[in-house]
Amino acid sequence: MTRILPDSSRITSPSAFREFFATHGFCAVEPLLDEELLTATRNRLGDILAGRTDFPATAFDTERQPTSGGAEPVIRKLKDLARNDEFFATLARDNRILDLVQEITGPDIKLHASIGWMKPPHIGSPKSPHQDSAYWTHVEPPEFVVCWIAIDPATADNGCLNFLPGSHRRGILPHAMLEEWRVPEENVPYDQAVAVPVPAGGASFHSGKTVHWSGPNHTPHPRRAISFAYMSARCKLAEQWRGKMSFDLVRGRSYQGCV
Ligand SMILES: O=C(O)CCC(=O)C(=O)O
Repeated sequence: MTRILPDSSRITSPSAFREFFATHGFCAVEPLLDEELLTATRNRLGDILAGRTDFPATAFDTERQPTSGGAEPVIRKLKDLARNDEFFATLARDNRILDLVQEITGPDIKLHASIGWMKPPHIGSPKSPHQDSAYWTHVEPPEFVVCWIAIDPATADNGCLNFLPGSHRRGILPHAMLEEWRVPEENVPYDQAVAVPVPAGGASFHSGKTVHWSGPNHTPHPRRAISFAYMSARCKLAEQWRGKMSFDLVRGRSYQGCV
């Protein structure tokens, strides 16, 4: 039975954040977005999904759900939110986020990825256990701090995140291409997991090496979230990727020869 992280474990100070994160590989914090910014974020996502912005169609990731009765594909992911939309480019630079990220990465920070995670009512599918670093081995070292912000309340019923505490200290674990790139089922000790419900506007942070997943959305309400993955501006690109990718500096300075 998965444990549920109690609200009282939500961290409020940067030093407590650093300590909890270093020990467990994730951390839930007090709500990050105030009501006004939460509403603006929700509206902006709505505009993107409704095609009222020039967000590129190639950045919508869709899937067909057996549970949708073979209906139209549903949007599962919005890719590269911050590159494709000015609102999210600004949000990714918000000091409320970066002040915490800096506790882990140090003062020079680049944004590696920004994603909108949609779980539509009833048909929002699970995200299998994985480490983000296992997807992003083009970065050396593949160390990331991911800020995951709930746009709707995330609960155990609608697919909040689950973490394996301490798994960030085990290196990159073997992943296999099954329904997606994931840690195979037999290697996931579900009884050690912690589910982290987050109120709308609240956030959790996790290390790129922390094994995590989210369940299906069984409720009649959407579960929308966004994530920003950060890394130290001192990270480098693996040789075969040099000159082929670049990432935006969001705080501090950049370094010659680094990403
Ligand atoms: O929001 C989700 O359902 C999955 C999020 C996730 O896996 C991530 O942020 O790395």
